[in-house]
Order: sequence, then structure tokens, then C-alpha cells
Amino acid sequence: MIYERLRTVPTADELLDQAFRRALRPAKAGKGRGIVSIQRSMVQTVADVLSVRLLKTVHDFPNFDELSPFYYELTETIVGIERLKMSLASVQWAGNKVRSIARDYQRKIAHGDPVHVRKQAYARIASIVHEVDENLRFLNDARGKLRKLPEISGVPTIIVAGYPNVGKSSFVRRVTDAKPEIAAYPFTTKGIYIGHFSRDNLRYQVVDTPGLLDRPLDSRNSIELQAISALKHVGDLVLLLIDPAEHCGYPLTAQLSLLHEIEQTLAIPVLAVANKCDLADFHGEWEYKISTETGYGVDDVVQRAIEIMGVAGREREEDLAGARNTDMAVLA
Ligand SMILES: Nc1nc2c(ncn2[C@@H]2O[C@H](COP(=O)(O)OP(=O)(O)OP(=O)(O)O)[C@@H](O)[C@H]2O)c(=O)[nH]1
Ligand SMILES: [Mg+2]
Repeated sequence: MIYERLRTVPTADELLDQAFRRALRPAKAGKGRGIVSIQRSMVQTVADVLSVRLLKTVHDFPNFDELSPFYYELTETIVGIERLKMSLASVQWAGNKVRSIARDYQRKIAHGDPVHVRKQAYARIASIVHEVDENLRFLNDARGKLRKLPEISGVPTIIVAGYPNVGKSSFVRRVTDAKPEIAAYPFTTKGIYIGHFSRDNLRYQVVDTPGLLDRPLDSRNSIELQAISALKHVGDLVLLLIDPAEHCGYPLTAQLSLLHEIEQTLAIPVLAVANKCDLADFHGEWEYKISTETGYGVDDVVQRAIEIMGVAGREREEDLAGARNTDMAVLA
């Protein structure tokens, strides 16, 4: 995952401590050298250590404009891209500024009391680094949040939605192999569950998003809404489970209106599937009915999902080939 490699961003004081400590080495090693030369190399060492670490911090972050839409939207939601760019620009400025101060003082040291002038250089450099302390802290905080983002990419992906207790997790468990991976979402307490299965030597991904696509959207805060909207970039199909027996505790009408909302909002194909058909009070005419308990109908639904994703995938490729950037039509 793109943010996994981000290193801890040090604070201004941590950076300065490290730089000043390193500069004691030339000071100690310099016995026998002239005082001007020693003071110069102290300033140079401080500037080198600081500028390298500041600029490394900047280069650790990806170019946001090249992020996939999924990560772009989540980054925007979680930390804000404009603020990130501003902080990175400030840190870069500080890295360069420290270098140019060091350059100035190389000359000045020869024209005054070398120790005194070196201390002046230290003070100026320290004040530059302190100036960007807030940005460094912001970046470290952002790093902490971004590193937790789940890895979901690549293979065709089914997103499982539906009211609580309709059988989403049972579905994911039934169709995917082994235990699903669980990735933390920084804005929910529940995490997201990702399982895989293979058909005809192709791999597919099934994502269970407890707490995200299981209630009316108008009850959502803006962070949740943006998180939901980011899902459209990673999902090729929403499989919306309905529990017509209302065994889940939610009325069928509410479940159908969630179906409608998701069709409107995500602009990717939605496949509605009635679950728990083994129950006595299961009712209604459904194109797809299954029981994740007995396994009835599950295979047909998986097959249908794969077909829809195949069509959607081809349409998407054609879209890209035509360099059009339109949202995909709802196939429902
Ligand atoms: N009879 C019957 N019960 C089912 C079926 N599918 C799920 N259940 C039961 O419904 C309950 C909820 O199933 P889950 O898979 O946990 O539902 P969920 O949608 O993941 O629920 P949340 O994670 O809370 O949103 C469990 O008690 C399941 O055993 C089914 O096909 N038939
Ligand atoms: Mg669940």
C-alpha cells in the first residue's frame, strides 16, 4: 500500500537535537585544525543533517495527483490534500532555507569571532526548523492515519451491502476461502473484511463493510459519506442483501429504500439478492434468492456477479481508451 512505507516524521526538536549532536563529531575530530575550519564544518554538518531529513520527509509522500481515485478520495477525507500539500511545501522550503543559511555563514565565519558567528548560524537555523514544527507534527499525524488505510486494489471486487444482520458476513464467509483479512478504517470502529475466491483461474475479491453501507445515507456524517463514495472507485459491483423475512429486525420497505439509495449514490452496478430463503416467513418474488445458511442459490448469484463485473470491466476499459472520464452507468 502506497502509504505503508512512510517513515515517522520527527518534530523540530528531535531534528535539531540530532543535527547538533552530529555536529559535535567534526568539533571533536577537528583538534589541530584551525578554529574557522571547525566552526564551518559544524554549521555544514547541521545543515546537511537537517536538509536531508526534511527533504526525505517530503519525498516519502506520494504525488497526490497520481493516486488512484480511491486513495485520493480517502486521503482527502481523512487528512485533506490541500493541507498536506501546504505542509509538505513548508517543510521543503525549510530544507532549502537551512542550506542557504549555511552557505551564507561559511563566509561570515571567516570575518568575525568564529564561535560566535557559528552560534548565530545555529540560532537562525533552529528558528527556521521551529517555524515548520506545526507542519511536521501535522504530517506525522497524517502518516499515522494514512498508514492504516486498507489495501484493496487490483482484482474485480464485490462490495457486500445491506442492513445489519441480513447475512453479509455469512455471505462473505460462504463464498471466500480461509479467513478474511481485516483492515482498519480510520473512521469506523469496525474495520473492513476482505475475502478472496477464484473462478476459472481468475481471482475475485469480496469486501464486507460493516457499518458503512447498512443504514440510510441521510443518517451519515460527511466523513462516512465520503468514505462510502470512495468505495465506488474500488468496487465493481455492490451485492445488496435483503432479508424479506425481516428476521434481521428491519422492515423490508427500509431495506428496499437502502437499495434504491445505493443505486443512486454509487453509480456502479447493484445486484439485489434476497437472503434467508430457508426461513418459513421468507416471501416475495425475487430474481435471486439464496440462503447463506444452506448454500441454496449462492453459486448462481456468484456466477451472475462475475458476469456483470465482466461487462462492467470491459465498459470501463472502453471508457478509458476513449479518454472519457465519466461515471459508469448503473446496470442494476
Ligand atoms: N436462517 C438463516 N439465517 C441466516 C442466513 N444468513 C444469515 N443468517 C443469520 O443472520 C444473522 C446475521 O448474519 P450475519 O452474517 O452476521 O449478518 P451481517 O449482515 O453480517 O450483520 P452485521 O455485521 O451486524 O451487519 C446470524 O444469526 C446468521 O446466522 C440464512 O440464509 N438463513
Ligand atoms: Mg457482519
